[in-house]
Formats: sequence, structure tokens, C-alpha cells
Amino acid sequence: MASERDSQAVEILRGNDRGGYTVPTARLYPFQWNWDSAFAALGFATFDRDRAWREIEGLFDGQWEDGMVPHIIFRKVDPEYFPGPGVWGSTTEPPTSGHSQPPVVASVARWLVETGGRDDERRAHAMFPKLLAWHQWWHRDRDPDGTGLVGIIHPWESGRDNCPDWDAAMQRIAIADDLGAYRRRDTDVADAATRPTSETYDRYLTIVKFGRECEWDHERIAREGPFFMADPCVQFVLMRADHDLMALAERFGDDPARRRISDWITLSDEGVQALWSDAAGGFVARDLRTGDLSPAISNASMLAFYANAGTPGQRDEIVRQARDIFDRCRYVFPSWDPRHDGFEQRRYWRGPVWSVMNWMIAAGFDAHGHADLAKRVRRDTLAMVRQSGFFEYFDPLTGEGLGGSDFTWTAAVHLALLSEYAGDAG
Ligand code: 9WN
Repeated sequence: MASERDSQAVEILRGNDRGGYTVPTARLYPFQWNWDSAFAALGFATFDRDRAWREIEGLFDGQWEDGMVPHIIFRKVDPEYFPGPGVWGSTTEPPTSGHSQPPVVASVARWLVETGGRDDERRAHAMFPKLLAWHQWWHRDRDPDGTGLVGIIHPWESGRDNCPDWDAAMQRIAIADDLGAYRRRDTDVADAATRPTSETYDRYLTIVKFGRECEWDHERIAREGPFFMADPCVQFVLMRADHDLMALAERFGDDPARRRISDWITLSDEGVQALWSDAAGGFVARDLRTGDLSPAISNASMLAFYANAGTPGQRDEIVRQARDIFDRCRYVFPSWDPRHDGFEQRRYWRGPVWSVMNWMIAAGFDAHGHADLAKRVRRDTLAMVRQSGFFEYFDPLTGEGLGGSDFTWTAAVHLALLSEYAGDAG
């Protein structure tokens, strides 16, 4: 059933539009973020396809020479944000952060082509070499030994910053003693009880310091940096995006690219098995320094279907786990297993629900014949927003909206679901 709230979604995208790029939310995140823009494009596409393309094309203004597309592009000077370009030691124009984020863009580009016309085809063709270079960067610089698993060098790179997946590895990081005094800005804007602790922030900055001091030598960071983990979110998003990039390569008749992408797909299909945990009942994060697996599943574990990963037996197990978690939550899918003691229903990535994760999870369930699960995920995603508004994330037990308000990707996913499922979510 449609609600008055639905009509606000377009206004939110327009309100967060800074002319060619959108900010995730006005005060908390005042620049362009990587995977936020990919989802923003899905929302824009429901009423302005040109604007959808500009959102993702603009991301490549920040692409590095080695192919990396950074997680933040600092489009303007804003002393109200921390950590800004100076902390990252950025030397690029426009200034950027020093690592990436889940590579959703190829999947969005394919979707725009397959639902669009000649202009979409032309723009995807122009973007293709840049996408290929970015995926190549992941497979080369983040998997220097060719294992089929890509690593992340910072929890921020996962997009799931504060998840318990990172706790053990973060604890092992010795906080640099020369970080100096700094003032966080996130807790000025959002409730500190829902944000990472100050000790966690010190560790985040210790990792950034290592990167800055070695001038973002990514191979060195992968081999010697303070943090190197495989994340089921980045891994599964990349696997899915490789398939989507392959579809574009076939469309454009690019045989050398097809061969390259096909090798990545084969390698990842094998490599991802190293993330399987019988104990947790799913694919989980893995510390690439120690080999330790995370103790519980998260919403990222549910992306296995989206990535077309896993054996039939593994997929049955994931569905069993999903159904059990569905029974325990009013709104799915929580960012951490609610049966596990690390679960915190309100704290950032330690329990709350995110619309963008749900959008990918539902697409995966649908593609693998679990229409009932997909429908529940989509319905909950619409219902949380209708109950509480376009918040950054939501309490899975109450539906309360948390974090930033008038959030771009929450509005974008809402529009995409409404347009694709006519308000019925399936
Ligand atoms: C750091 C912008 C970003 C999202 C991430 C989310 C959060 C930033 C932060 O906000 O991260 O990148 O300061 O916590 O975790 O997924 O892209 O919306």
C-alpha cells in the first residue's frame, strides 16, 4: 500500500544533489561516496536517467592511475568533516581517500543498459575500460598471491565499518602513539551511542597513517599493513560485478576483456570457499593474516545468492539460517546475527538493517528461486521507511530509524523497489 512518505523520496535525492553528485546525507557525509553513488543512480534512474549516469560517471573523476576508485571524493573543502584530505595525504585532483569500497557500479551500469536504450549503451561503452581497470585493481592489488579472495585494508573499505567481523583484527592493531589530538565530527551529528567508540576511531586512523606514510603503495599495504581481511560483502559484490562486467564485455564484443574476466570468475568461485564456516552456517569474514574466521553470520553472508556462490548444500544451509533469523526479527536483514552475543540492535553495523544490503539480498534470493524470502526482505525495507522515514539504518526489532536522516541511498532503494514492484514489493 502506497504511503505519503513515498513521495518524499524524489525530494530527498534532489535535496542531496550537489550538481552532478549527491551527498549521502547533508551534514554527516558532505562529499561523494563510492557505493552510495551507485545506489543513488538506481533511484535517479526511476525519474532521470541522464542524472543516474552522471552520478556514476562522476565517480571516475576520482579514479587513480592504478585503477582504484576511492571510497570518498572530496568535491569541496569542508572543515566540518573528519578525516579530510589532509589526513589521507591525498595528492590527487580532486582529492580523495586512499582506499576503495564495494564495487557495485558495474552491476548498476549493466542494469541501466538492459533497461535502457542507445544512450545507455553508449555511456556504458565509454565507462567500460574504467570499470575493467578498477576490477583489475581489486584482483591484482588486493589479491597479490592470486588466491581468488580479495582483501580489504580498512573496515571503512567494506562499507560495513563497525561490524563485529573486524573486532579481533582491530584489537591486534597497536594504536599509533603519534596520532595527535583530533576532533571527531560524526558524533556532533549522530548519537554517539550508535557510532563507533573512540578507541575504534584511533585504530581507524592508525591504519590510515600507515597508508599515508607509504604513499598508498597498495601491494605493500596488502602484505604488511596493520589490517588485511577478506570481507564477504566486498568479495560477493565483486563476484557479482564481474559477472555483470562480463555481460557488458560480451555485448561490446571485447574478447580480450572477456578472457580476463572469465579467469577472475573461475578464481573467485574457488577462492570464496575459504570464507565458509560450518560453525557459523555461512560465508563469513576471514582474517588474511591469521586465517581466523568470524564467529557469526551477517547480512553480508546473505549476499552469496547475489554472487551466485556456494555449493547446493551450502545454499540450503544459508536458507535455513535466514529463515531462523527471519523468525526473530520484526524487520530483516540484521547486520549481525541476533542469536550471537555481539548483536546490538541500535549500534552501527552491529545489528541494524540497511536498505542497500536488503536490495542486493532480495535480488539474490529472487535469482535463486526463493521468492518468498525476497518478498519478505523487500516488504520490510519499504515498511521500515514508511514507519520511520528515510534514515541511514533501522533497528531490526522495532523499526526505529537511526543515524543520518533524509538519506540518499535509503530514498534511492525505496524508489527502485516501488518502481520495480509497483509498491507491493513482490
Ligand atoms: C566512512 C556514507 C558511508 C557509507 C558506509 C557507512 C558510512 C563512513 C563513516 O557512511 O561510512 O566511509 O564515517 O562511517 O558505513 O557504508 O558508504 O553513507
